[in-house]
Amino acid sequence: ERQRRCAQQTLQADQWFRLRASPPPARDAARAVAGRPDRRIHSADHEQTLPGRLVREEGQAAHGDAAVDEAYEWLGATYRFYWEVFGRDSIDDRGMPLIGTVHYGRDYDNAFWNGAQMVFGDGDGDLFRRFTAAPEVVAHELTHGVIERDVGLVYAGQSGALNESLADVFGVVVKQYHAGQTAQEADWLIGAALLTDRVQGRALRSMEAPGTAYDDPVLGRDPQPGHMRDFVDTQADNGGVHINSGIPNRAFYLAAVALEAPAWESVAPVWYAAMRDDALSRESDFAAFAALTVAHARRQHGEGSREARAVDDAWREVGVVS
Ligand code: ASN
Ligand code: ZN
Repeated sequence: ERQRRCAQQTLQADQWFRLRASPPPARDAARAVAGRPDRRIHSADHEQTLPGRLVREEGQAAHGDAAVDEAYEWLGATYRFYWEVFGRDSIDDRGMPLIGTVHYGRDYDNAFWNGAQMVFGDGDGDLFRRFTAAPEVVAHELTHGVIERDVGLVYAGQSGALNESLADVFGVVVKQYHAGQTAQEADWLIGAALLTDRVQGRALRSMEAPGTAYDDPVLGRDPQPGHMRDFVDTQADNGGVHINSGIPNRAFYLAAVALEAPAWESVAPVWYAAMRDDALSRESDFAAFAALTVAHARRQHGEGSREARAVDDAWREVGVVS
């Protein structure tokens, strides 16, 4: 069961709301400098109390605990991406501290954003390693905070799958930006680094080929569709938020690889502008988002640009636009 939580990849809604913390901390005016992250890494010491014991603050040397230092590094890489690419100063664009807790619980096979901070389990060691091992997973969780601030996409059904997809999109682009990888060089996998050798699979999700990330005796088969004709109607996973996210994920992949420039220069700014557009509501579906990306691709690159065509073609190819 505990492995399934991550493969189905969610906390049930009731757990989710119980875990939600009080309002996020305000910017610490004495410490926040635009363009510089303000990281605070805590350890839950295998309990489930948040945020736990403070173990590494901004500017302090490496701690020596791999989970602590990975959380610090990948939160920093994510901050740098949002700042350098979009001029965004942290989750709230006002220098909000980046609070991460590692060693959450025992054998905990997940990571999450709780409304105020990011939380990372160590994994059970059998199928999953620590969740800080993958930069795109750390960036995925931080991006849930960004999405909550900018649109508040309701975490159920299509708006929830869109929420999940945006977390994967910016998560994977953070990894590509950090590694200096073009869209063609990238693996487009989410969470490859946190699977053990025992898992029959490559990652938690593949944006290039949803549904093919794993096929394992314990985890089962990757349930993600890559086209609207295979959209999964389910009560599980808040209406399949981690399942149907495969469809918009693949659209982003297709648009990115159709273009020469790296994803952070080509389509990530288009997706970012669409996410922040006032026309996107908390309950928007895939089609509404797709229309906004096409509009922003035209606005950013020109009416008949290759970029606008690539974005439009990508949504057609996954069956969201017909
Ligand atoms: N790892 C999951 C995620 O961030 C946790 C959850 O289901 N909310 O999507
Ligand atoms: Zn998520």
